[in-house]
Amino acid sequence: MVAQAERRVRTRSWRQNAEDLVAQAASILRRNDTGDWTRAAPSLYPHQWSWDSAVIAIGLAHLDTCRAAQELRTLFAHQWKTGKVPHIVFNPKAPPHSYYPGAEHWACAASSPDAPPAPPYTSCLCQPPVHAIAALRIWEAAGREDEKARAAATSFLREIYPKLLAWHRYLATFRDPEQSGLVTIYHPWASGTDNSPRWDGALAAVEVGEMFTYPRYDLQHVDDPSERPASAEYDRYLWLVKLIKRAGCDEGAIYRSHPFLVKDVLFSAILVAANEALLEIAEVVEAPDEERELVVVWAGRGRQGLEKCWDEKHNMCLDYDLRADRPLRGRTVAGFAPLIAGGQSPQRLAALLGELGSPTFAGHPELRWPLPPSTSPQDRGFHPRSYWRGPTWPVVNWLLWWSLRQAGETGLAERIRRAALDQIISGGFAEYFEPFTGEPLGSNSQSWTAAVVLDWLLSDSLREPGMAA
Ligand code: 2M8
Repeated sequence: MVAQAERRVRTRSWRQNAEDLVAQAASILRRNDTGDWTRAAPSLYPHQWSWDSAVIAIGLAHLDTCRAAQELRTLFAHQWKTGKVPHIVFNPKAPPHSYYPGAEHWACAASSPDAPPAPPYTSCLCQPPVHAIAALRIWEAAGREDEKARAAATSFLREIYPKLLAWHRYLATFRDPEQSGLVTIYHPWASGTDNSPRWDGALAAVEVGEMFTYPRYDLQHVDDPSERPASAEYDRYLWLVKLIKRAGCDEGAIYRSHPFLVKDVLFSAILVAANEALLEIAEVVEAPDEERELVVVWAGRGRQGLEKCWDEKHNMCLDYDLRADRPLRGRTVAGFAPLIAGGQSPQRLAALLGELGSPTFAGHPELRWPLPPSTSPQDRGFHPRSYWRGPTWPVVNWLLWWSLRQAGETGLAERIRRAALDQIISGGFAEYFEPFTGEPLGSNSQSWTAAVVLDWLLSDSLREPGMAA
């Protein structure tokens, strides 16, 4: 099927393909739209996910800046009193037996004194903070429209800024009591790269106690169970949720007793980039100097933290297991964290780019497209079909593209954009792709895949890929 699609694509001009892609992406976002927020995917993920929503807002900003702002507004309406933005806001209208663990399983989180009013219920985890980057991009997109749109977007920034500040403050305090500049996560779901081999070492030390039986609704929505995490991984995910619930979702209690406590370099790097965006927002809304100074401190501390996680042998950053007090070795895309944080020395940037283009990642000779697999084929934990263990992810390609542009590496950014679009032209709006065959895997009509396509194609008008950025 992939070969057939590719033949069709080759006979059409780039512009025709691009126009079709934009129309298809917009239609996917419309179909997944519930009015005020967007389902992460039509059937596999019928709820609002935190970092998906931020990426979706970036895509929506090209279609309708007011709707894009609403996406973030809806998510932040469920912010916890601590400032935490929950990783899932559960959709009360989701079909029964569509997602597990759902609202019933997390309902207990609502009894925490820090939880927002429920229903709708939320989980008590969080995900990487792309939101300030999204809010700023909405404002920039509105500036390209007209005065009225710019004024509406500025007033949106005034409204969201204190919420973003509280969110980043939560991450800098509750999630970094050591003031290391690195964010601690207590569940792989919080990383967004759930079953990545990044977590194998730390998860192996988690002893699963007596487990209840639970459904795997997720397996109904994919062609083959190998595309989703294995049952041993799911047992651990649900065991960790059980412990978090037992701790009453209390951050201090979790920090003291939880068996999975890890400094996540990708999450931390996204926070640095988001703090840079927050500084620009602070400028627009004329925030007080003390707040801007605080954000500068957080960004600087984040970069220093990442610097300490640099591993000369891997030429990448490594996550850190706080429980075992050692780095978590492994070659995954998360190791490019400093690229995403930005502001690297020329030597460090060269090392990162060298690694990215090497046979360990995007330069592997057998790849269908020169795009970095989520896990290096040279890593022991690599699996080409299994979720975050090897497939390439459009959302990761977007993050790298965006970071490379920020770093002034426009040529490489453009090559990634071109390959990533070719991948989607041939395989559709999949959640992820087998890196050697290009087979689309996971969910189809995945919202953030549609959103990044819109951003790739509409950021600078419908340009032919390969032309100067
Ligand atoms: C995946 O994670 C959820 C749990 O949060 C799942 O597998 O059920 C991850 O890819 C995550 O990064 C993403 O936000 C979510 C929704 O797309 O799906």
